[in-house]
Formats: sequence, C-alpha cells, structure tokens
Amino acid sequence: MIAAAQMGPIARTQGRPAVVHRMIDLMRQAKALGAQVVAYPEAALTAFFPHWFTEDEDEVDAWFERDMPGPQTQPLFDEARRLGLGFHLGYCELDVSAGQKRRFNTSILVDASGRIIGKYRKIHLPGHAEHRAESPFQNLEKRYFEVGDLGFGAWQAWGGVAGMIICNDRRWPESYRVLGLQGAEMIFCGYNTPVHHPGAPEHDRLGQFHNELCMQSGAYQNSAWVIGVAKAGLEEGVDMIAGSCIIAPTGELVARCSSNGDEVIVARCDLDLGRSYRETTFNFARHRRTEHYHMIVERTGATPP
Ligand code: CDV
Repeated sequence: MIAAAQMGPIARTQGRPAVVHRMIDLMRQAKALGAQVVAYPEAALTAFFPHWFTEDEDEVDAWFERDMPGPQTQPLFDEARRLGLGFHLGYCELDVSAGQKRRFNTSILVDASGRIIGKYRKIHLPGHAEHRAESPFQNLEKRYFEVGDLGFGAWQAWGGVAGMIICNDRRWPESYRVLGLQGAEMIFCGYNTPVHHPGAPEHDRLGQFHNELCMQSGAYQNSAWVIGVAKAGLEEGVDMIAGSCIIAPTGELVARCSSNGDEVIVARCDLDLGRSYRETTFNFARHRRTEHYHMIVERTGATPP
C-alpha cells in the first residue's frame, strides 16, 4: 500500500518545526490507512520560494537544508522508524563540498529504518533566472537551483524498483522512459504547479488535465505506478493545483485527493500489474526499435531520443 500525502499551502513565515509537525500527522494517517510508504511533495518543507526574487544570498540559503536529516527534520525520520514506514521527501538541498556551494531541488527515498536509500536532483528546471518584476509571481528555479547531476536513478525498495522525478520532469516522456529502461515499477513525483501560467494564460484552464495526461501516459508507457503529490492551494498569493493522485500501470487513476489542503490517499499498488504490461505490450527488448529512432535523428538532425 502506497500513500500520497498532499500538503496545503505553507506560509512564508511557517518554520520547519511546524511543517514537520504537519508531515508527521500525515504520516500517522498514512500508517493508519495501512501504507508501507508515504510520499510528500516537491520542496515539502517550505513555501515554494522560487516564486519570489531576491539577491540576498543568506535569504536564499535559509530555504535550503544543509543536512538531511538535520536537527529540524530528524523528527520525521524518527517517527517513520517508530511507525515502520518508508517515505519519499522533496526538499531544497544546499551541498557544500570542497569549498563550493551548490543548490539543488532534491528528493530522497527513505526506508523503514530511517536510512536514505536513494537521492535524485531535479533535471528539468522550468522558469527563468532573471528578475521579472512585472509578473504577478515568478518561477526562478533556473536562478536558485543547478540542473541535477545524478541522472534518473532507480533503487530496490518496497518489494520492487523505485525511481523519482520532480514536478516539471513529469511533462517530459524521457524522464519516465529512462526510469522504465531501468525497470522502475514505482515512480514518485512531487509538484508545485501554479494554476496560472503568466507567460501563457491560455493554458490555465488545462492545468489539471495536463497534470493527469502526462503522468497517466508516463505510467502506461513504462508499466509503472506513478505517485503524483501536490503542494496545493493558495500559498502567499499563488494558487497551486491540487489533484494528487496514484496512477496504475494501466494508465488508470486509482486514487485522487479531493481537497486543496493536507490530505492522505492510499492505493494497493500491485507490482504484478506492471509486470504484465512490461512482458507484453511494453516489452522493450522485443518491441522497441531504437535503430529506427537513430535513422530519423540522422536524417533530420533532431535531438536523439
Ligand atoms: N515546480 C515546477 O516544476 N513547476 C512547473 C511550473 C512552473 C510549470 C510545472 O511543470 O508544474
């Protein structure tokens, strides 16, 4: 049984202890519903600060975690261990090594003993790096984060193979395919997605449709369960879509949040369901025709798949 723990808005002033308290409450609900693992959203520990511009380095660093677990996140790990529950967590990572400071939009998988078993750093960073003062809100991920340098990894977890993508990654078929090629059976994806697209308001009415469209096709085409988890609701003036959901390898949406706030949903994720697709319709070894993809690339000069 897998749980998705959607989170409602986090105020700019809400500190980590209060957020972790909310997360522990969600974790207990997940356990009570019979979950073996609970998944939290992208950048789950804070408000989604890339919506605001600042040049103050200390202010930026304050949104990041230097250690995981650190003193303020340790209670989450302790409670997971006490409950015997694994979890998926999105957070903003400040990596200081060899005197160099780097910032990533990161997620981890933690097993029931509290051990970090997998780490992913977001690859598809949306938005822009320059200040757009005229915009009602911004997406400054290209300013505050580096492109992830760990690739799309897959790990043995919860009786199968688990992988991670983060928010905008879910719109790109190659994110799922690189995981599918490694046999991923469960793909965790946290997101912070505004209802309004300042650059293309004509897309706004389709936000929820596109959210489901990309995750459902990613699940089906790669024979994997996809667990999509939102940070939702009106956060510091930015309205964000909800609709956290658990999607089967059939492409069917089997559980979906109904609120814009903190909410837990669960689904019994039968990994044999993925196997049946992986061995038939999407048997990559038998049916993929990669040599033809390369012929097209050579003829057209397109980017290789
Ligand atoms: N956090 C994100 O990656 N959000 C993007 C928005 C900015 C379009 C998304 O793809 O949902």
